[in-house]
Amino acid sequence: MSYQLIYLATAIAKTCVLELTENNFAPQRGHCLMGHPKNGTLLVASVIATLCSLSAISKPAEAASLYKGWNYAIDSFNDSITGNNVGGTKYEIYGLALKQTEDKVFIAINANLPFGGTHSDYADDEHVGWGDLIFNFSGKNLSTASANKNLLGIRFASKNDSGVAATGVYEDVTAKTVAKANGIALDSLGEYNEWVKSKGKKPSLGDLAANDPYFNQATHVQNVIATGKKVGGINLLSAGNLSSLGLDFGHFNANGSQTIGLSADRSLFPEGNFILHLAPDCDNDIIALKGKLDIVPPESATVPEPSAVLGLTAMGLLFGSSQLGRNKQQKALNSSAS
Ligand SMILES: [Ca+2]
Ligand SMILES: [Ca+2]
Ligand SMILES: [Ca+2]
Repeated sequence: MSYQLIYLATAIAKTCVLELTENNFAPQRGHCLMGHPKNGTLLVASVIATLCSLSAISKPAEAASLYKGWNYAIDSFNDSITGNNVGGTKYEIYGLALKQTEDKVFIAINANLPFGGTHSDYADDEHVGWGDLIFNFSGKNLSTASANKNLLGIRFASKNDSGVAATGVYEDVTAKTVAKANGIALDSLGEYNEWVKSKGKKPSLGDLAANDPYFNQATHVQNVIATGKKVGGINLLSAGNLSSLGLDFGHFNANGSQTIGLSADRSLFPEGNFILHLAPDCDNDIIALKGKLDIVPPESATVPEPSAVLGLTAMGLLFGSSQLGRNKQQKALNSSAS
């Protein structure tokens, strides 16, 4: 094996490790090869790239904020509105979190709005409840996925303005907004964002920026299920249940007065990358969470996985077989990191 080959293999391996440890999301298959192909080295590069991809596939739920098995989206703490007030209102959402195991999906919300909602003189029915949880695994924006009946929804609040009659998990979902009937005076997400900013506060959508094109800025965010097919039920979780599952919003200084939790069977969900969003019926704050549901349960994340072990072993064999000095290896690492 030539020195040049070892340099390349080391550089690719380093790039792969950097991507796995620093990226928020797993690299695509073959990503590790980008920018590195050279004549005569394609075989080793391909082997390493494949091992790298296998390791990436074995990774558990991906998120910007993974902590003790939960994937957190932390929202702006001052972008809720009510009347002329902005920030820290009864509609403030602080965080949304998701945890997956082999057979369950757990979801937790930290906010000021109680599970049962609140009285509102602005709402047609004088009540504002929690909207529904809307999952999108399609990779398309919300409006497109909704038009294609490609959403998955969870109605968890028994008292809200959902388009479906019972709580539970729904597939083949279309979504709609009920914000106007629940009292919002503004006419769109874009207007809401500008209103919050005009008060010197910072609008955000959890893991997404306030102006992220996932949501149509010209309309209100679709915050409840319009239509869908019920495929299963949910279980509500107590604060004790949630803390025993390792939930800790306080780690992110998300200290809303209410923490709400629920679970549903993992078998009701597809696998893959998703965007999940949630708002009260009035859309007076909105949060989105980016994540990934994987076949591999997250509990295995603390134990080296077979493909990762295989990858490390292969790299070790490569390095062990070389006669390179440490300084030359370091040079290759440095050049790949620049
Ligand atoms: Ca908020
Ligand atoms: Ca209502
Ligand atoms: Ca928000």
